[in-house]
Amino acid sequence: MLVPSLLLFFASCQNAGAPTAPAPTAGTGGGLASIMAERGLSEADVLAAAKTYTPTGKLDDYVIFGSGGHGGNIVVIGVPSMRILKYISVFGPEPWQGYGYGGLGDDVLYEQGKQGGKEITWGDVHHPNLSETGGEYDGNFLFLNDKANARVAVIDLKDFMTKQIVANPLVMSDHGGAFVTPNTDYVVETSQYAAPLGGKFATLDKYETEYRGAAVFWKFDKVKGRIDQENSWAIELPPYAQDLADAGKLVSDGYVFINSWNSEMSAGTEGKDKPFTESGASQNDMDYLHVIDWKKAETLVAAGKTTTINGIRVISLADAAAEHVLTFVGEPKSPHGCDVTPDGTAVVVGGKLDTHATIYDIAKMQDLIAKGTFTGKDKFGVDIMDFQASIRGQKELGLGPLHTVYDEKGFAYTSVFLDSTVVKWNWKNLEEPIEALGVQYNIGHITAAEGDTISPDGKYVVAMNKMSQDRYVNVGPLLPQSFQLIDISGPTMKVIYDMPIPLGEPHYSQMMKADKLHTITAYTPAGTNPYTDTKSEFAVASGEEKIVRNGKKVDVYMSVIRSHFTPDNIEVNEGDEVTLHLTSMEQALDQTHGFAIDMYNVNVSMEPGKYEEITFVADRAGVFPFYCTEFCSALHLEMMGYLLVKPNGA
Ligand code: CUK
Ligand code: CUA
Repeated sequence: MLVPSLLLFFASCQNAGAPTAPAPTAGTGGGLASIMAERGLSEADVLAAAKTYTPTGKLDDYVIFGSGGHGGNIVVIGVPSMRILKYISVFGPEPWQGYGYGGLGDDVLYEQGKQGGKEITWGDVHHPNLSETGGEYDGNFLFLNDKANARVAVIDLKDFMTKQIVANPLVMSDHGGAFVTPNTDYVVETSQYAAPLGGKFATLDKYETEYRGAAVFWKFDKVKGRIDQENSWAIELPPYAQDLADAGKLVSDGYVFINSWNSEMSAGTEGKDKPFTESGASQNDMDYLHVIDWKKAETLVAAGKTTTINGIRVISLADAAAEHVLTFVGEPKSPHGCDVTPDGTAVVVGGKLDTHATIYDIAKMQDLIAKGTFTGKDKFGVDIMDFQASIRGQKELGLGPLHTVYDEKGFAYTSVFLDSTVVKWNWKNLEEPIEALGVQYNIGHITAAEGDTISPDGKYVVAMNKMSQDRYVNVGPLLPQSFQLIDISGPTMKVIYDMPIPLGEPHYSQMMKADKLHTITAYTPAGTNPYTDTKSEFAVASGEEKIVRNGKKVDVYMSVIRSHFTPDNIEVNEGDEVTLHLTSMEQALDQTHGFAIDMYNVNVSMEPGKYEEITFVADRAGVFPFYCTEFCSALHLEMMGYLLVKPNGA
């Protein structure tokens, strides 16, 4: 009821000749007219505030899962308030969530996350994707890719925790990921910068013969909630810098589309007299949209037509081309973005150096493939479809169209990077004029409410802008990026909120209805290991806490409850291997404790009912307080104890 009352208020202010009407009281404690005058607010500003302000106790309608860029994490944001609800740490350690500081999450972050045996503690995350059932977000899982280190993570939305990291054994860099097929049978991860597959070495003059890309189809086990690496497989691709990918849906279910941008196979200067990749890869007028028939690929995998590289089955480029698992169609000028329409009939591709979005008609392409009508082959024997015969049309949108999202009314919203605009256009009727809205500045991705499903909601899109000069108080030369919430419910688009993103550069996000979440409030029963979803055999019941010594190995079975640890004092010898088995006895909402050991780089989060396990060698002698790191009660400071490490020879 806030909007009508504000409008009434506003109307009366105008009648009174606002904003110069006399204020009932001075300062921002006064009436609306005086506040507007004092803060220089327009009617549009007040309406925007009314559309986004979320009074205390009220919840947001939508939740954004946004890429945290090189923060390696996910930013969870409520819409329309644009309040940050959570960061989910994924590829980097984070102490509040106790991720990477001695607890069970260390296995995910440091062991599963290893690439080629090397520990990696950051990620450059680009495309979060929600799990889907029947082409709709189901609120169960979130997947995320790490461009820098070619990894994919699985986040469980039951507790917003990263449960698995899968290191791609084939490619050295990814980008087109982590995209899901409409029933989350596969999480798709495709390469970006080509390299010899499997981490091998080859000099750059062998770029064409030895360097390759790949599309990896990670099989997702929906019951276990984990990627099943054994049943996953890949397709070898030419070294064309595959870019964005999207899965077909409804009539095009069974296909994956990937845009690409280096058909020139430029490998930079190669240390010699060649152009930088920036111009070397921009010579051709056309690159290749990759059309992948993954259901056919599945039959090749089942028939054993694969070779195994680094433990993963790979369909060779020659077989993929011969069997039409892979076909190409031209795409103009430094393509970027690859977005299937909600009805699954078309895929829209932008162009960084073009002014058009190209709308490919999937049925036309299926027909060309079925009839064997091609205009030629690329160097690797992949059949190429005729461009004009494959498209529904092209739409002029401005300089540098990138990514496209959709609403429920048949409109598409495309981010236009160089123009810094969001362009609304009718993808079913290309004659209809466009509407362009300026955003600040250099928009990359754009996200829409339920935007990648078969039934988008409309209402909101968010512009994810790379630059924010003049928008926020100057915080030094490293500026935040900027999310702008845009109201698309009316006849014209309006920016209604600016939100700085001060941690890593976001790329993509997805926006889901908040009521699709089915998040738990506690681990039940107490002692549940969040990584197995079962009660740990090492969980301890109240009254059974103990310290068990076996030679130099010490096991501590500790309970955690407001406001004490039992046992609270632990004495070990220098050099002992200590394992702490922690059980939170709490079940009440928000009754979280923490457990940190001073000087030992240990900190875990003890959400209600959680089991945690910390193993370390007591290699520094001395007296080390341990304590609860969450202000959990009036006697929180008293929730502490001592780790006594007796020096050798004492
Ligand atoms: S890319 Cu970032 S703006 Cu990695 Cu999805 Cu287009
Ligand atoms: Cu438990 Cu503070």
